[in-house]
Amino acid sequence: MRKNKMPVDYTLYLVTDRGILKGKDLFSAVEEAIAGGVTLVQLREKDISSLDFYNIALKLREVTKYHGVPLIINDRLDIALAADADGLHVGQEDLPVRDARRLLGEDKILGYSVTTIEEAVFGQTNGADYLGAGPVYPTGSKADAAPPIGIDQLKRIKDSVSLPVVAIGGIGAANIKEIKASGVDGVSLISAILGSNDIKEASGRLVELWTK
Ligand code: TZP
Ligand code: MG
Repeated sequence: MRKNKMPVDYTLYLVTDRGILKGKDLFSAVEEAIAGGVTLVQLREKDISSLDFYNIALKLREVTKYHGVPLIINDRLDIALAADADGLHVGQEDLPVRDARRLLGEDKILGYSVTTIEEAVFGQTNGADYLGAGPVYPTGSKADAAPPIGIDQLKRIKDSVSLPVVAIGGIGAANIKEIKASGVDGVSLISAILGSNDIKEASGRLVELWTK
């Protein structure tokens, strides 16, 4: 766990996917999302060279820093460190969470994907700062997504740990209130934000639904 903890606001956590942007520039899309109220950004890239991933991370680092929003890198510890991102997010098939923490240092944010209580407790005892739980609902944004865990399992995960828990998978305006009622700390989304024609407006509406 981080020693020099800067408080992190997990309310509206944007995960990037350039594939859904229909040619729109990633950096302006993220800026629009932040203008709408996104509180945290994760750069998630698949099937890309290390150099391209790194260069995108560097540029996104500038954008998020300018707006005072933390940047998390998906999966790639080397890129998180090289780009001096604020943190790393690892899944069950990535670098083990304990090793990720050891190499990342104590001060960076470390996220860990879970679908079970066992994984949640394991993440908590092995250095994660927050847990990403899901997919809660069916999602079209992750090809190899696990079966949806549902809202009851989300609650059980939240109740099993003291770490912040962020729900992910199939979340949007229609179900964000149900997620909030489960007691988790925030929502993580791709398509409900980046798949929208007006990214700023979509983000703003999600924050409003969450806070009201
Ligand atoms: N991990 C679990 S579900 C998911 C990821 C990266 C995709 C979430 O995307 P969407 O469009 O918000 O369902
Ligand atoms: Mg992963």
